[in-house]
Amino acid sequence: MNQTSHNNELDFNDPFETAKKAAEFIAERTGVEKHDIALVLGSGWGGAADLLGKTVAEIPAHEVPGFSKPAVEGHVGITRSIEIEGGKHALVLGSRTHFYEGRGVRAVAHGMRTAAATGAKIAVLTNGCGGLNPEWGPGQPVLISDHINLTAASPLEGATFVDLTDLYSKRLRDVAKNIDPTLPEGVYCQFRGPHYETPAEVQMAKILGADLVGMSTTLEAIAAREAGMEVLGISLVTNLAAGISETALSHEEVIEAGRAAGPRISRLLADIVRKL
Ligand code: 8IG
Repeated sequence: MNQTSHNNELDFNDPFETAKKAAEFIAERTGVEKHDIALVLGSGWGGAADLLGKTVAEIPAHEVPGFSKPAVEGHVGITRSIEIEGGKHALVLGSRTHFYEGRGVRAVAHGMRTAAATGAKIAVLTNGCGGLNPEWGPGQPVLISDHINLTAASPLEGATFVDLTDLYSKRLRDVAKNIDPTLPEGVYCQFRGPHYETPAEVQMAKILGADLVGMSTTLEAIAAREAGMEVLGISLVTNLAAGISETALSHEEVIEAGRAAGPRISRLLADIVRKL
């Protein structure tokens, strides 16, 4: 199977037009004219969708214009429209394109641009990541307070000078801390991946001010801000970053940590989203 094949030949000649088409498709298929909050559920966070409220509609993610077929066969992402208690509508994006997939920054940013075009004013970005603080064991959720983008890329093109002061909204972080006052905050550093860091790179990130290392989120957060959304970022530490612990990283360890922490962090996220 061609892993990068699209469901449709719509490409990103005009990324905002493609996002508008995607939003119209979502409105039509869900019957929901306007969504309020968009969520991307990263490693470990998937269980939250079931706890947010009443699922109004489900769409195979790759059927939405501009989103690609899943890279792993049999692993179909589902984009869901959920009515939250209180009447707000959440859009859970069922596919995240990582920069390391090589489809370019327009594909990475498409989810956020689509979310904004559906009306969403808040983007909740979650991920699984490596932790630099040895006190944060696997399973620790951390609020993202700021980021360091080491991808050498931007989702923005042209003279688009977007202010990123308070990119990760203080207001939204405070809402989260009201739900769980023990939630720590940290600076998230995005590497290009898909390899994990060397121990020397982890030390470099630490010197630069990072607390968390991962392969997603920063480009999406920038795209979300450009599109006018307020951003809440939450990481799940699934492993200590390379060289921080004695043992080597394994994908199995990452999956297992996400699985073990899943129910707890999903409940936490659902509780936070209800208050946004
Ligand atoms: I899960 O240790 C997960 N994703 N870059 N480093 C990077 N990405 C990650 C890691 C990690 N763990």
